[in-house]
Amino acid sequence: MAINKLGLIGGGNIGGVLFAEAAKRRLAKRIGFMDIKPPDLAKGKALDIAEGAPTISTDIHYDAGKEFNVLEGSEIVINTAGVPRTKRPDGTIPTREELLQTNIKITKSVAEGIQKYCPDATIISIANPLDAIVYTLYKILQPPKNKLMGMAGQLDSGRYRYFVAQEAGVSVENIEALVLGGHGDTMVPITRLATIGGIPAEEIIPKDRLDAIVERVRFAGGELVKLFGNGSAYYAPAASAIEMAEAYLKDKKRVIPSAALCEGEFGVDGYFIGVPTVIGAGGIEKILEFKLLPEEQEMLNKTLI
Ligand code: A3D
Repeated sequence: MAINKLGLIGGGNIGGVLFAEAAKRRLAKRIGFMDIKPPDLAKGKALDIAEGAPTISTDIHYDAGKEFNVLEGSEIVINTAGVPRTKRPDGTIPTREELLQTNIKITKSVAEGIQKYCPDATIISIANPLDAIVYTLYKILQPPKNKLMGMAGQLDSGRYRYFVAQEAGVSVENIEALVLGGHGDTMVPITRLATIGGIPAEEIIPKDRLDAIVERVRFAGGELVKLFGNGSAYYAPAASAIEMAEAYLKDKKRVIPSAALCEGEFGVDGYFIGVPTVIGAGGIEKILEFKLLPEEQEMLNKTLI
């Protein structure tokens, strides 16, 4: 059952895929699509996607433009407004934290827009640095904690699952893997919980190969920044956020790692970090806490520094 309105803030690489995918899956009766980029990026992208709608046999209804009023009445919003990482002329790549100064300013205007036009919306935020931007939204908007979440864990865990599947030569459908912590190079892949068809991956993949996979997961975002030359990953991030939105809209109660406000869980108090959450009609309905090994806890503590 589709909700009345889904709001998308930011119509760049991720925003465009979000619009197309939400329309294809008929997640909402109407989509509000906003981007400040002139002359009118959001309107243009929405029109382009709508013109493809007859071909994919779907009806698309939307409000798109440069002002936040197109979001009016959204029950859920996904925020991608912010600059992405991009390769420097010397070939190096910035950290996500280096985006903070620019993206915090953007986030403040995003928060104002949400406040004005859809103050009760559940929010999934994607802009980087993920955890700091989600925290900023929390501080400004002060929503109930179940109604604000950051997308990163689903992406990082998806990357982990994909690399394990490749290594084992099996379908991604048979792989479970979990990445906790912040969305940065210090993220915490929980290797002992990775499974291949229910069997611990550690029993099947040699340790040095698993270690290499963990390392690749940590820097998977940077790997794409280097390959793209301009901008960062967008398809898998959009697909991950759509999974979260769909879990909420369809009350699926999916277990999805996402950045949630922890109040004591995993020894974290008052911060948003990636933890296993249950997402349903109540937003983040639960954090699934489990006992970490001392070395895992230590890694998790480091992601907060
Ligand atoms: P991009 O294609 O540049 O799109 C961002 C859009 O935001 C642009 O079209 C801008 O015009 C727009 N924008 C800027 N300021 C505003 C504003 N005030 N209001 C509305 N729109 C605005 O980037 P992208 O889509 O590739 O990435 C978007 C963000 O997501 C970046 O901060 C990335 O770093 C981040 N990102 C996060 C992940 C995670 O896993 C957390 C993964 C990939 C990208």
